Amino acid sequence: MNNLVRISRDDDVAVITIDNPPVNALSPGVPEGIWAAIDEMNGDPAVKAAVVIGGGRTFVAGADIKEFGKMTSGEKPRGNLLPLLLHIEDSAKPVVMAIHGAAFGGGLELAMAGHYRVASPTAQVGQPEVNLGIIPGAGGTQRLPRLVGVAKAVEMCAEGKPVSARNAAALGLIDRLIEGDLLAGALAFTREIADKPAPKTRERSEKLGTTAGNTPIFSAARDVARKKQRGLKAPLAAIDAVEAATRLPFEEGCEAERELFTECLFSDQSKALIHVFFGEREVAKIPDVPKETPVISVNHVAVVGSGTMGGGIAIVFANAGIPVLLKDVDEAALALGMSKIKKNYASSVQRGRFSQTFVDERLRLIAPVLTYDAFSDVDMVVEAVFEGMALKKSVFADLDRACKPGTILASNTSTLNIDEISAATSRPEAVIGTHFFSPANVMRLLEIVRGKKSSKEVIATCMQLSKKLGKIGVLVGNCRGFVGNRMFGPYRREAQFLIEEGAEVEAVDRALVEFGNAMGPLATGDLAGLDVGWRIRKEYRHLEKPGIRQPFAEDRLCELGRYGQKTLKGWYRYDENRRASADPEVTALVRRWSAEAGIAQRQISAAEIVERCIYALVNEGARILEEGYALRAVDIDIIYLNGYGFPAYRGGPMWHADTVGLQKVYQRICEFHQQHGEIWTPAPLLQRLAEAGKTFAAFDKEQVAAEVFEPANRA
Ligand code: T1G
Repeated sequence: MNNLVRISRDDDVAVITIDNPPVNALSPGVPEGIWAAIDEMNGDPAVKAAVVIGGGRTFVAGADIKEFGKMTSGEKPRGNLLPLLLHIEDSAKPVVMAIHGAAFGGGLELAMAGHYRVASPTAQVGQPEVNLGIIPGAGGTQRLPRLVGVAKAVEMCAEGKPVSARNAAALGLIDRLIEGDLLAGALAFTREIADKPAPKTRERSEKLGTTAGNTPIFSAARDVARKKQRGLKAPLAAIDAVEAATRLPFEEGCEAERELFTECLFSDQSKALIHVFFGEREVAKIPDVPKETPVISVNHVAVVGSGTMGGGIAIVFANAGIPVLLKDVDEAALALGMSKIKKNYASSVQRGRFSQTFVDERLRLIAPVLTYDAFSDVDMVVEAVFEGMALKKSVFADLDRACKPGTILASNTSTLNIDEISAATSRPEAVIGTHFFSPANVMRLLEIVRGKKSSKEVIATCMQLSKKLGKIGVLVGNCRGFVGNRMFGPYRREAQFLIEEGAEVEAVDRALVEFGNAMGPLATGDLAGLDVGWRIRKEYRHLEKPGIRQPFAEDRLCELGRYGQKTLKGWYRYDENRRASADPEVTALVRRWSAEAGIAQRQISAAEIVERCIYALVNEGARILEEGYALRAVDIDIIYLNGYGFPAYRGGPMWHADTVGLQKVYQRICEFHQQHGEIWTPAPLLQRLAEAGKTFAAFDKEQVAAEVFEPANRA
């Protein structure tokens, strides 16, 4: 035995407890401990069966993902769980798997090697490996179809979504749901089956169907994967592996799975997605705001402004079960805001996302108000009024008067100076930015903007609250455009320049979509409204450096009233269903404007389009890191994946640059600097890392090691 796996006895049943906090991952020592426990159980004449259960809050969350990096770097050989699972399955005495919390990946594969499975009703099971760019590698694609049938197994392995214990029981994956004490229930169940023959999952075939019946299932699944998981290799590999289960004997099927698993594991996509897995957890760690920092209880909130963002933010809080006051200036505005919220919920019911009961309960949590009278009871306010400094300052002055001490005053501004806003109050320590992304009730990202005086309690509270709201909170410094929008500027600037230099609108968007982005930069502009950026550019025109080339095309389109989807004309033309089509008038306009500006036209490749736009992100990202407005390169990656539709399988702009190689990226940026001037001055950090043969990932590690986190602030 070892300290990761314990064996005890409950009369004539052995209890094998896996105890490897926090999630009982199958780290080195765990499989070995289970193997030894199975042998001990079989060797003990007083014992007639065993229950395997997880210590702490969960069963087994799968293989230890931290070990994969060591495998792909050759530091250690690939682990192989298969022999252990066969050893359990071939146990002379029955083994019952008792599941609570999560049985994911290798955890479900372990459970399926058992002869029976029981579970708490709140448990979840699943094969989420595709979210890491891999597939089940320990027989999951071979045993699962034997237990739940081919169609469900394909869905679970290709989509990677968890299944509730109740559904798993209905599918035949779980033999009994145990209400109350899981171990007690599992022991009772084990005594019922102890004298019965122990069914081996691998010997079952009744649910494997026929080639004729399965072929349409596999082709439909491949179509869905190509559409819903565009660019991802692992889902297609998972489908191939399940198909192998229907065509080959078990052992050969496992071999086929193993080959596909290894191919995926050594792929760039998997390395990127594993970076994302740990990155989504890393961003929650703020070096100078330790875990034990006291947080403020947020049980009642208010949102000021019931426009698109305000309404969406109110829905976010209501969905999390937090009562919301929604304020606007007059009845008409409030009525419009509430009608949009009701419409939004109605379409969620129509799409089956929420039940009507759930929606009715949520709507009861949203109280429309016209005054600040009830604001004295709230724990937090999110201001979401029009993006103008004067208006924001007057709202914050009102909030300062209306709210009780200790209330968090947050602004949903996407660009304005948080310190300037907080100066309108007597409590700058309570002021912070909470930048939601449109649509606020859909987009997962929450940029939390730290002001010079934002207190650690307020920061810790917002970071924790973001998880409760179903968001990924990323802490950023208070520079213009914060992190996401500040980088988006150069990205969209390059897209416009490429048009002005001769590229077609559709070619620019197509190149970035084929790169993996959810949407191209120009179509994104049309969706958000070209006038939003235009107004901000006009407000900051005085800050533009003389002699520096600025894009003109989008401003000129706005001067013609082409604001995008909202005017059915922008970079594209739109029909009443907002379907886009190319607009030759735009091409003609830009050609004429470029000729007037003396810009030579040329053929531009898709590769250059991608490099110009993506490296513009990377270069600005490196500046932001250097200036300390982002804590880590991975924070930037998580922002871009969850706020800007950057493809997760590329890991984010900074990880992508590491994958390409910073020397190559730096060299290309130097070429652009030659060709296009000062706007492409390489970021000093990028130059340093490239010349040192280092990566942004190494920079993050050095930062952690050196503890040099000094939150920067707007000059
Ligand atoms: N390996 C290593 N560390 C893990 C881990 C894992 N499988 N799962 C979680 N952690 C760490 C995580 O980084 C965090 O660390 C802490 O545990 C708490 O996690 C052979 C090849 C189980 C639903 O994909 O989905 O099996 O930040 O914050 O919100 O075929 O963790 O505290 O230092 O997420 O309560 C497949 C991954 C692996 C499941 C719990 N398994 N985990 O969520 O806590 S591949 C997965 C999760 C595999 C086989 C294949 C979630 C969770 P830190 P957390 P949580």
